[in-house]
Amino acid sequence: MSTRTQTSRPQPAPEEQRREADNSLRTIFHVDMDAFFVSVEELFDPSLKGKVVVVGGRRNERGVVAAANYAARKFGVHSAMPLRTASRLLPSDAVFLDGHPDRYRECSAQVYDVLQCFTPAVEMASIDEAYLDMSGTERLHGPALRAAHLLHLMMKDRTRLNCSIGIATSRLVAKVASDQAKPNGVLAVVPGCEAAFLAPLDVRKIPGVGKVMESNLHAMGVRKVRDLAAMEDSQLEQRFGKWGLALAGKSRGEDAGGWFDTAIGEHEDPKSMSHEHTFNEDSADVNLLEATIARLSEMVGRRLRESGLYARTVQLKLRYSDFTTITRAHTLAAATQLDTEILEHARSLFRRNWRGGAVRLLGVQASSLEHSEGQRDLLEATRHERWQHALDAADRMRDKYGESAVSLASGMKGVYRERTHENPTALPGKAPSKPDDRKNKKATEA
Ligand code: TTP
Ligand code: MG
Ligand code: MG
Repeated sequence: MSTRTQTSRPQPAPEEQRREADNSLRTIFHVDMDAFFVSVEELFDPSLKGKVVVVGGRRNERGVVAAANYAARKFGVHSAMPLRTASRLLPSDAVFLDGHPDRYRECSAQVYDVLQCFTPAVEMASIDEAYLDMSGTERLHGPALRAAHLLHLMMKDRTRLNCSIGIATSRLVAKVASDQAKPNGVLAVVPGCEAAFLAPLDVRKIPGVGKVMESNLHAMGVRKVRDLAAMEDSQLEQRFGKWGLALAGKSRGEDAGGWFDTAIGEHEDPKSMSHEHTFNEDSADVNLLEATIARLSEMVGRRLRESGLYARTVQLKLRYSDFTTITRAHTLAAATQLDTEILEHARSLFRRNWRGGAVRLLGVQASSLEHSEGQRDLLEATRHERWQHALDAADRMRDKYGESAVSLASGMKGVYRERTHENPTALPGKAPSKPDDRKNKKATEA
């Protein structure tokens, strides 16, 4: 991938080398918070307890469910389902809430603090889940199950949130195990029993197998992981290429495929950062559309600055009322992390490509991420430096007074929730690349 940091790792000690050579000695925990967004909302409003709750927006709104509590899931509601479908499935007294990204980030940071008490090798894989390499910690914490029990108690005590823990010799099996342990459980897969544990599960349970891959596999008569494991690697490779080979490894419980390439705690840069907004009412109001692009550009710029990255490519995504979607990208002469430059390019892509119809969704994405900005001429450099100072000040204001304290998109009335952001880098545990950088420090503390 284009933006991976080549971090040179220190030469492992002989004991570590032995462990690396023999994966069966590894002890990996996968910790995932239960119904995370909803559980956090319950902390702020205990009257929600016992109710059917969905986070993501109001009943009658566009957009999708971010999180559903277990009571809502009984009605078939799940993340990514349109809010209006959820509304039809749920009883009239179900509660629909807007999300509060700041609250989730704060709780995520608390979760990270608890996890760090158990091992320094913690890697947050998303806002509510992490892999812990617990290999060799027995002398400190005792056997894995005992450590998991302690972690479970400490998590509840410090964050007042429930989590589920999977324990295995690979990340893949630990992740599947934590899912099987939900809610509020611990499940350990005994070394050597990985394939037997996975065999009876639906192929969809394998991380990375989505709807499309699932239906491809079903069409081949492959429904359970055991069916997959029974196939020849070469057969799968022939059908799905490199992906098929990874799938074969995964069916045996191996950390195969790109998702698991790095050691736990080793930093991997994100490929892209994006923010999208779905309008409550489709709009062809050019002022509103451009103000939205400005706000989205700011959100992307801020994430770039938080993670110390610069983008070479800016992409605009535009979805019309009839769901026709276009994405148009522009490659910059010099990599940037400035809101104004991202906006300039996103807006010009919009002006060149919008054909005047009502718009349902807009998105701005930064990609081809680099660790330093491009070369600029002297005049350009001065202008650039001025903006950099202004944006540093704006970031400090936002830290202090909230996300909407300062905005390029002045006069905009819309209420912006962070509906999506891919590869969020401000997650604790996603180690920043330049630890002494002020912004990066802030990102780890977020
Ligand atoms: P998950 O861990 O996938 O789900 P969850 O914590 O709500 O429930 P579970 O008990 O099954 O782990 O995701 C964590 C949070 O991320 C979730 O609470 C909301 C958010 N999220 C989205 O915003 N959109 C999505 O599509 C998904 C899957 C999650
Ligand atoms: Mg979760
Ligand atoms: Mg999760």
